Amino acid sequence: MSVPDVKIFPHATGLASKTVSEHQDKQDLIFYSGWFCPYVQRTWIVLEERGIPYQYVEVNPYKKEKHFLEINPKGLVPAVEWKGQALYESLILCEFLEDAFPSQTPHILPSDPIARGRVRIWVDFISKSVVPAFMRTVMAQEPAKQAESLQEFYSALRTLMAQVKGPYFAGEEFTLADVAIAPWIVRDYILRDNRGYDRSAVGGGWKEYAERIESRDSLKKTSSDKYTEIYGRYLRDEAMSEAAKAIRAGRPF
Ligand SMILES: N[C@@H](CCC(=O)N[C@@H](CS)C(=O)NCC(=O)O)C(=O)O
Repeated sequence: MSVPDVKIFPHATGLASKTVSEHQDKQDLIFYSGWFCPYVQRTWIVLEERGIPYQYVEVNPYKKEKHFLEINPKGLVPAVEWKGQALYESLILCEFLEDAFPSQTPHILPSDPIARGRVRIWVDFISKSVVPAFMRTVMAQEPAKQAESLQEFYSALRTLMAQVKGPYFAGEEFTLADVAIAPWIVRDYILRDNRGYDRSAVGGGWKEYAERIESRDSLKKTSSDKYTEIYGRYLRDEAMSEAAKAIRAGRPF
């Protein structure tokens, strides 16, 4: 019998725990987070990058507690509450943080409309191709399936990397495309240690790009050091999360 998903380690560790303790005061913006969640980290990175005041609230989304279902009926983190209204979905939240705090800088979407659209196209590619291939590789059990998924992951990364202008996706500025992939870069040691993934094998400057992303302050300040524990159940294909169910069913998530 698998360990229920509700029994996750309860709070952030490492540098993220300091960030959490600095954001306990009441603010107009309440950030419902799960320290372990890569989708949460996207939104958290934008909050930190743009210096937006927020109150951090830790939620265990697997418990599906009534008060949280009122914030997000899907019961997923991240979610926010602002001026008494709730919103959820990591990428929607990243864009909301641009729209609701227009005078806050830096921006995570380029001002040029074409460049903005191009960022959105590749954010979509990250969500539909890169992240599912990462998760399939984590969850694959037979060596042949693991190797096949890993190749799919490499292939998706190569396609993405071919679009990176450098030093960041859209050029000099760190944008939503970098934010969208960043949490899976921070967690790719799970694949390195368990599935033979090697950043250098991607080629095209991926290793250098990945190192550049993970060395940003906003990444460091939102990262914990216990992801291995979280991914254990995924590596054994025992996790019952909505993401795991979708991956098994071949559905996008
Ligand atoms: N598409 C959502 C995915 C969020 C998500 O999957 N969050 C996970 C934690 S990493 C969650 O809340 N899982 C609870 C569950 O599966 O019941 C987003 O981008 O915000």
